[in-house]
Formats: sequence, C-alpha cells, structure tokens
Amino acid sequence: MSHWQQLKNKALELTYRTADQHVRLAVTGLAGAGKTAFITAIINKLINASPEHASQLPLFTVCLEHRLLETKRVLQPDLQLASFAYDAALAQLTGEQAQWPASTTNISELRLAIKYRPKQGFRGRLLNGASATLLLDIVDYPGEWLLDLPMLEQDYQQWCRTIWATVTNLSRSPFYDEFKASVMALQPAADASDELLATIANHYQRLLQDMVQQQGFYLAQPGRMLLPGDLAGAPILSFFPLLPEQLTAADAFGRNSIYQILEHRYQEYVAKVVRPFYHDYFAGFDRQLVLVDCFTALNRGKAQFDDMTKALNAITQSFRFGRRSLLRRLFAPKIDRLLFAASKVDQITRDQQGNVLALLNAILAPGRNFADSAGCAVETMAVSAIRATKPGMVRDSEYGEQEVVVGNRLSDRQPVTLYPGQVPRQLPDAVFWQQQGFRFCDFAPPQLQPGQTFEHIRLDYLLNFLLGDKLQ
Ligand SMILES: Nc1nc2c(ncn2[C@@H]2O[C@H](COP(=O)(O)OP(=O)(O)OP(=O)(O)O)[C@@H](O)[C@H]2O)c(=O)[nH]1
Ligand SMILES: [Mg+2]
Repeated sequence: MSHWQQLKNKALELTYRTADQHVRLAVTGLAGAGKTAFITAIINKLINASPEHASQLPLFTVCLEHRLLETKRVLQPDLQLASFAYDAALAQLTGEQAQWPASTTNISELRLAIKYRPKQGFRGRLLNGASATLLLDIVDYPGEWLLDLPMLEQDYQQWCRTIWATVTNLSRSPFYDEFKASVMALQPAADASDELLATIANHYQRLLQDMVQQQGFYLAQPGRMLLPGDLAGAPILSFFPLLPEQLTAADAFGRNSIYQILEHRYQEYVAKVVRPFYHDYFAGFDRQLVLVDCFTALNRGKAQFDDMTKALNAITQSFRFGRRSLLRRLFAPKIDRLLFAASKVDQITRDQQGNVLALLNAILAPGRNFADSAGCAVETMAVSAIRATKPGMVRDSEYGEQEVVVGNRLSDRQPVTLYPGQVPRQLPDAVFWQQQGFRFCDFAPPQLQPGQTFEHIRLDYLLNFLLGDKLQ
C-alpha cells in the first residue's frame, strides 16, 4: 500500500470512528405511550442478542447475518443525568408477580456499546476484519414534558388564546368553574400579589391534573404542573392563562400588574425550563422515535381521541425540519430518520394490525409533510415492545373461525381469551362514537419462566430501520 493510500485510509478511519460510530436516539411519546417499557425491551433484546440467538431478531439484518457480536452497557455521556433504571425495570418485569415499570417522573439516560462485524466492502476492508463499535444513547423522560414543546413558538397572549379555545374540553372537569371564576374576578391591570397568583395557579393545576388523570385528556400546559418535581411552589410555575378579553390593551399595563407578572413568568418558564430541556437533550439527536398508544385514546372517547391527535400534531409540527420552523436552530436538522410507531399492538388480533397502521397514518396526516422535504426518512409501524398476549383461534357457531388474543387482564390478572374488536382504519366519525365505543383491554406483563425471554412484535424491523444503516 502506498504511503498516500495509507494516509488516506487513516483519515477515513478517523472519520469513520468519530462521525459514524455514535447514534443518539430520542424515544418520545405522550404520557403512557409505552416509552419506558420499550426502552427496557430494546436494551434487553440487544444485550441478549448474540450470533447464537440471531433467530430472536430475524428482521434485524446485522443479527440475521450473525454480525452482531455483543452489546454492553457503558458509562453514559451526561454526568448530570440520572441513569435509566434498566435493572429496576427488568426486576419488576421478571419478578414473582411481573409488573410493568412505573410511570416516569424524571429524565434519565443510558449508553449501549454495540460491537459488530462490518460487512465486507468499504468499511469491512478499512477495518480489515476487525470488529467495530456503535455507541447508542437512549434518553427516557416523562411524557408530560413533551407537551410543552409548542409553547416555544408562542408568546403569552397566543398561549392564553390557545388554552381558552379548548374550553369545551376544560369545562368537563368539576374544577373548571372554580378556576374560571377566579380568573374572571381578576383585574389584570391591578398590582399582582404572590399569594393571589399562587391560589389561582393552584386552581389551574387542579384543573389540569383532573383533565389528564381523571378525564383522560392529553394536552395540558405547562406540562410541569402535572409533575412539578423541584419546581413545586416556585413562582416560575405559578402562572395560568388570562381570558382573551382580559388581554385587550394589556401591553400598556404597569410593570407590577397581574398581566405583566404572568407574562413574565410564562416567558421565564419557556426560557428556563422548556428551552433548556429541548436544547440540552433534543438538539443532538440523530434518530427520533415517537410511540403512539392508539388503544387507550380510543377507549377514552371522541373528545380525548381528538385531543391526542391534536397534541401529537402540535408536537410533530414542532419537529418540522423545514426552513420556516423557529425550532430549526434548536432541533439540529441532523435527524435523518423519524419513526412513528403504534405501540402495544399485542392488545389486538393480528388481522387488525394493518388497521392500526392505517389509523396511525390518519392521525398523523395533518402534520405529515413536515419532515419529508429535508431528506429525513419518515416511516410508520405497528409494534409491541413486550408482548403480553398470545394469538389464538376460536370457532364461533355464528362467525366461524375467529382470531382472538389470550392473556391476563391487568385489572384483576384473570386469564382472558377475547376478540378485542375492530380497529378503525380512519378517524372514527361522530356517529360511530355515538353508536359504539371501544373497549381494548390492558394486559398484565407476561410471567416469564426461567430461561424464557420477552416476546415482541416487529421490534427487529424497528431496530433495522433505526440502526440498520449504522451497522453495515
Ligand atoms: N400489552 C402491552 N402493554 C404495554 C406494552 N408496553 C407498555 N404497555 C402498557 O403501557 C403502560 C405504560 O407504559 P410505559 O412504558 O410506562 O409508558 P411511558 O410512555 O414510559 O409512560 P410515562 O413514563 O408515564 O410517560 C404500561 O404500564 C403497560 O400497561 C406492550 O408492549 N404491550
Ligand atoms: Mg416512562
């Protein structure tokens, strides 16, 4: 090999080592979409995938080709973040009575080192038969935090109008009247007092918590009111939307007026809470997965389902990679693969899985063209991270052979064999909602026997889309 060739190879190797050996994967989704279960499952699958177990992930090419050598957890890059509690989640899932991991209350991270044998060809030749390592960073956080993303593009007045535009939903809560009355009684030009604002912010918080936890809605801003953590009681979280009619001529109100103080707190919240979260953790992502739980939303009813559609589209609008997005600077236009996955599809029969994919596409249709233009591959799939049911067949005297799912109901852990019903291929219309609702069943996690591993639906296909090209 000539000296020049050696030098060139060295330079290429360096590029290869530094640029291509690292993937940051954002696993996002609204609260309860299945992020933590998903992350636990892919860590588990990757750690246990070895050339001998290639058959577990047949659609993950690197695995099928026996080139996936070993996956290990290694030191995470961000020292100030908690580590993703993989061991705790796994212990819960494999305990004497298997439990789903608890709902997430803070951000955490985990890094995997995936050792693989590159394919022959350019990289293979470069490494001369040696193995290569891909570092994969995965970040988990509470779904509620994602809801604040659209606030980055709104000022306080726009935000107030957006919130009050959802009054038909808000007024379903028994806490609505109390909140509305307390806001109406305010003179926004009058001087603010901390106590008064704190009292009304508490009313607003109670309303949001009830909307999400009892009424089953998704959109709730600011998201930290649902899970305040360190911010509980801090003035930065002590704000709420004034009524649109209270905003007239508000810019002229004095510096200590209620309006100005609320506006200031809103701006501070966006600048000090929302922006750093997205800037620090989202800006560097290369690949984005958005999990969507269609079944819970269908079970809850039309208003809630529409609210989920709206929330998802508001968020994905903000993922836009197009030139017009204000967030372009925040979200590095680095993301080159974006995957929307309908989660938990083990809850339905196999014949319905095409339907849930069609439904997911219908849900995402309004915001769909945001990424296409920027050379970002967008894909939709239907997956289950941890399969809690098995498919079965029953013979029905009226309908003949009928596909069913078999599992243990989450509520009482009783074994059930059921046909969960049809999944609509499109957004269901009003008549449909009136005539029949949906009753998809939540299942307890599988009780693994010694030596058994979790089953999944299409996790291998998903891994291939998100990582396959990096493991060539
Ligand atoms: N049947 C089935 N249920 C699942 C699966 N994944 C998650 N679930 C159910 O969905 C619930 C929520 O899953 P999580 O992984 O906690 O969801 P999350 O998105 O992390 O939720 P937050 O942390 O609250 O934002 C679990 O408690 C399970 O009941 C799956 O693959 N199959
Ligand atoms: Mg979680």
